[in-house]
Amino acid sequence: MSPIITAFERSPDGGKGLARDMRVRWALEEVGQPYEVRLVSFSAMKEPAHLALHPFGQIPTYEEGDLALFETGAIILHIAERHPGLLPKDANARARAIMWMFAALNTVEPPILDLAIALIVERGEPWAKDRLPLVMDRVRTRLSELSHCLGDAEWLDGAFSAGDLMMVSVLLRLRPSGLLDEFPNLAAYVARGEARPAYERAFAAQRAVFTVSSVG
Ligand code: GTB
Repeated sequence: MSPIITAFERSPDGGKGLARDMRVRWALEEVGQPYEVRLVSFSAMKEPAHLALHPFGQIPTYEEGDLALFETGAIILHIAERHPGLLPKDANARARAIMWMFAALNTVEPPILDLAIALIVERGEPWAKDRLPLVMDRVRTRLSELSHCLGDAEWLDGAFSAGDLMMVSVLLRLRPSGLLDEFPNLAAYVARGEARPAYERAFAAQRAVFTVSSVG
């Protein structure tokens, strides 16, 4: 039985692949696991049926038999542990790949989310113009550290892993800000992720949802 994931019925990004179902789709495509998608509206996400799956009323969720998961970190780790392709066999390399997943979610993503909030939610506030440069600098600091770590390598630790999948997914959110282009090795790293056939299939699938919902 194929797992079922949830995604926005109508993603606010207009199908640019920035909503977090994209990273789950990408992981499933990388390991060759077919999946089904249940689309949910913003109001349905806050109703009891969805809240039973996701206590915070968000997407994505992941259902497989009697297992139900929320949180993209947990979902991708589950996929990576169940299927070959996203975690190395060597125990130490595996632990380091998981470390990079956590680094993406806990260390790199928070300032990026703060920037998204500053640009979208806080834009009209009288103090927004003063705060924005500080928020951007916090992102720059993380990018500079990550850029140093990556150096000229193709991926963060040897072969492509769930750590790279998560890191590229997190960095993609920065594209509209132009900050990524200040670090050419990171921009190239993200482009390598996007060029993977599994990423392209996942992107096309989420994009198709938006195209259909805009026409209908
Ligand atoms: N920590 C959770 C995880 O990683 O799974 C966070 C899940 C989450 O933030 N889900 C968002 C959601 O359901 C969608 S992805 N939001 C609705 C709500 O909270 O009521 C975040 C997102 C949304 C929109 C864009 N965009 O338009 O560019 C990008 C990312």
